[in-house]
Amino acid sequence: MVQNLSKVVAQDQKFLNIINGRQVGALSQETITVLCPSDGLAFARIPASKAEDVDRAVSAARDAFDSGPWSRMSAAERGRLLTKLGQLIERHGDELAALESRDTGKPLRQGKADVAAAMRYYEFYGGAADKIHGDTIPFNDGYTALTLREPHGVVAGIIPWNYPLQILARVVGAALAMGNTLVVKPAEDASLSTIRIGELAIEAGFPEGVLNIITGYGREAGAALSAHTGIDYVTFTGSPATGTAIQQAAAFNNRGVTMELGGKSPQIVFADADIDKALPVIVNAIIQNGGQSCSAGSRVLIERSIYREVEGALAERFSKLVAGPHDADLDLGAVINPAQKRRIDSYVAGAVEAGIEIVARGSIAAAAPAAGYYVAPVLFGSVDPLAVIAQEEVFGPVLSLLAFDDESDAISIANNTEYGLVAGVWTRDGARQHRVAKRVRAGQVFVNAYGAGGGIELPFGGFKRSGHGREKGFEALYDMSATKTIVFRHD
Ligand code: TXE
Repeated sequence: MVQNLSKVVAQDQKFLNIINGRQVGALSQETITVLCPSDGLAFARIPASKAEDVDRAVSAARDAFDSGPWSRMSAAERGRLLTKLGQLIERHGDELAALESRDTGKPLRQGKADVAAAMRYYEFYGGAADKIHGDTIPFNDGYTALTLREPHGVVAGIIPWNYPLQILARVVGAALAMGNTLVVKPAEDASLSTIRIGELAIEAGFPEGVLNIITGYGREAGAALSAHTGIDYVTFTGSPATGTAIQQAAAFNNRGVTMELGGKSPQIVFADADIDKALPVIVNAIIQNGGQSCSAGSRVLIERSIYREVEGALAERFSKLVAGPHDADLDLGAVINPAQKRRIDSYVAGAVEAGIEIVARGSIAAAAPAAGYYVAPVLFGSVDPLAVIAQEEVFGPVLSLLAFDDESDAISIANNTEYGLVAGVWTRDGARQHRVAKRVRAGQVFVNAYGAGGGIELPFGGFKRSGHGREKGFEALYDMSATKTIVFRHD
């Protein structure tokens, strides 16, 4: 029987892990207190899982892969279950959006958008499951050679706190569509929607052990999971430092990984751009989710001849932005935790100390609880491309404006960070659109657009420090599987 734990999240509600289709606490019985970023108050508890809990989850996923019904199911049947999970998510949409926004501090509107995107992932991968296949390969006379796309086996998914519903959906959708089984560890700061999806997966009829969820701290549950010899592949979204630690652990077992590690994404605005179209998109790309997005457009490169005009227009918009509690549904919510607020505040203070001018600042709603983790959006002007604020990922509502002289200057500034995740190019010149899109080192380039509404169909991932491997779209199905070659001799 699946307990409906989060229909109404009561004060101090206790959430549980899901291992082998059952809801269980950590073996140690230890828990982590869940705080709401909007007011800093405790409202739930999750298991503080340790290595012994990871062992149980990995062994359930291994049994489900090796001998459960999962490995004998057709791709169409797997797809049908994913589609059904998407339908259940749609049915529970209001509840999930409210839970997500309370757990992360994001405005309710963003929680609803996340539910809609999550639902689309399950729908997309549910439909894709039986549409991916291998090849027959021309080979020597007397032979027939073919390839199969096979699952890795047991996949570990380590999820961050910024978009739990969406990132879980892209991992679960692609991994399960290809026939893997999963052990997921959500972030300790935002685990509730993941647990709830685990409950809905049981309701949808996924066999036991196919989707296991264990909550806990990264240094305990996360480290034990990524180093586990029973894991065949690891997919991770988070910080470069943690990504390095996870890759080292996986490398010790010679296991493959997909890494999505954030960015310092540029938007390049040429003098011939449609500025009215660009402005709202530029603002949204840095304030969405309080700037806590791997794809945040955190640098805007502006052609010098229109620099003052664009800076002025952005300053006007920035000064009107307001942060407040998630249920007030303002431009921004609270950031995830006090450490993230300190991190953002210290980047802003460092830039001011370095002499960089704040050209506009938004505000925090008067009604926002003093104990919440709020950050007013900041717009920095005339930033040196090599300044810390223009080089490092702040992961907050902080936008740097940089001036450039010509196309090649713009490309060199755009490429001159350690990251390479997303870029935006704003120009009406068709040839330039193609040139710049090709020369910018980013996994996704948008022309006269940015983000394009999440684009669950669009392959996503980075160059350089932003990571490797691709998520979303059909590409993710390749990452979540391995090619097997079979050769028949028949002479
Ligand atoms: O991330 P971590 P943090 C960036 C962003 C942010 C910074 C720090 O710049 O300010 O990272 O955030 C698990 N072994 N991004 O510290 O540590 C952890 O429990 C295995 C960018 O919260 O990367 C959580 O589930 N797992 C980003 C997940 O890793 C470990 C999204 C992410 O946490 C672990 C989030 C370990 N040793 C932060 N240590 C993006 N790319 O979108 C932690 N974890």
